[in-house]
Amino acid sequence: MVKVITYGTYDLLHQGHINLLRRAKELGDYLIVGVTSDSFDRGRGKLNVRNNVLERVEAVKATGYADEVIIEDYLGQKIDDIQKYDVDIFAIGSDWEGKFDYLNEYCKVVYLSRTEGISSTMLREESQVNYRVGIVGSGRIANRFVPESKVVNGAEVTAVMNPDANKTEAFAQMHGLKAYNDYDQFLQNVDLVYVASPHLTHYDYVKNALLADKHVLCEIPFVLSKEQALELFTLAEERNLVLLEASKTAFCPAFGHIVTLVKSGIIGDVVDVKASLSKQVLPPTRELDSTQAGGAMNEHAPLCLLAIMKLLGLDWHDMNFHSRMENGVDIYTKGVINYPHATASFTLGIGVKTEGNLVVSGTKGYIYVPAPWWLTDFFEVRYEDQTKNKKYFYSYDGEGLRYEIQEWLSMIVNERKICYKLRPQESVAIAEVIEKFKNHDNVTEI
Ligand code: C2G
Repeated sequence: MVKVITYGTYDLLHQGHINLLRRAKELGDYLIVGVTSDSFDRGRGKLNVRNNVLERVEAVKATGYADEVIIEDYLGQKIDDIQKYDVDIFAIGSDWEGKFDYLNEYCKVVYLSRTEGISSTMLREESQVNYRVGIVGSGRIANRFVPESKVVNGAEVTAVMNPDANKTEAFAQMHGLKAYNDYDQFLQNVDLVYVASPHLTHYDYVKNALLADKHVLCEIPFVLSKEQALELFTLAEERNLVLLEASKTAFCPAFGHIVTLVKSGIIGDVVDVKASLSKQVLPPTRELDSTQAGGAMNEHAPLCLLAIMKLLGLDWHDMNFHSRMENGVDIYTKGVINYPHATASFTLGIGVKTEGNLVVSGTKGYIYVPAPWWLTDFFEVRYEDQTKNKKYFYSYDGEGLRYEIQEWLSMIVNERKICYKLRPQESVAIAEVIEKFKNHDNVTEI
């Protein structure tokens, strides 16, 4: 029996895929089709795949050509599969000509001519609404957003808004955008709004964008009070709009896997979460300005709180903070949040430097994520018996903003109002902790 194997994503399955599968099957007696997992595709930079792995597997099965469907989940798997399944022929489309010659060592490699004039990319583009994204604010993060948005299909940044005409003009010129100084005019000319303005302006910009029926992605810290956060999420829900907090770590591949590993019990019951983040800054800068809601807490708490909320939930029973203050802002804050059966702490610095790692301790073992944990691309699960330790590696492409942009667009396109990676109630809880600190609730100066 001649066994053939072929691989692909098979997104929006089309005639090109069907022809390829038919020809591959004709090469032998038994066809194995490897369908890429969602995380494998994300890892190799394919961020725009529309169908999830289950839908893609079903589509391949429905062609009737596959005798067996397997999932491709890691680089190098092809060599393993060929040997494991005793494969005679590896077949792939001619767009990969030469790229898989290294498999000749294990079996025969056949490049089958590709069907011209059709591709998943083409189909995605044809059915794609190209949303006009407007950026509010023209600072550091806004600058990073523009190139990151280019790797995600379905949206194009077309406008920038900042009440300061000089800043807007310079930003617009640099990125080829239309500049606005008037928010209402800006809202009339965009479909989606990314709020990356100073902290204290988030609430008004988000609210007005929602009232103008725009989907919103808002930078961290989303807002600085529970009430405002609740109000905005309620408004979004009433108007059937997507509102997402741009907490980039929440959407990056490695962090998501930490959460699912922990929830599946790999380290037993979680007893402690420690997250730290420090970035020293020098004056003059808004981070050190009390009138602009500066301070370590407003600046860095959202990411550390994200880790704590995702891993321990929202049912804490008390919390306290220890801060070193300078000119009205906390240059260092340590916070402790106690849960009925666990405790969590975070250390944040803008005028103090500390190790920025994440440690999740459990009854069976712990997860160690080295600094900078919020840009996670690697972590290790460790046990008393070190032979059981396991390291996990991931990609974290570019500045990482592409993951949140992709999630936001996918929510809009698929009319999904809630994202499990960062739920509204989690954003509300983060705002609540920030508010408690602002209200000097259990804050001790050191
Ligand atoms: N294909 C084709 N004609 C097209 C489009 C695609 O023959 N018009 C073929 C591709 O050459 C490939 C298969 O269909 O053999 C699946 O294509 P994709 O879904 O685009 O998957 P791809 O990214 O090529 O993944 O490990 C994954 C593999 O390396 C290939």
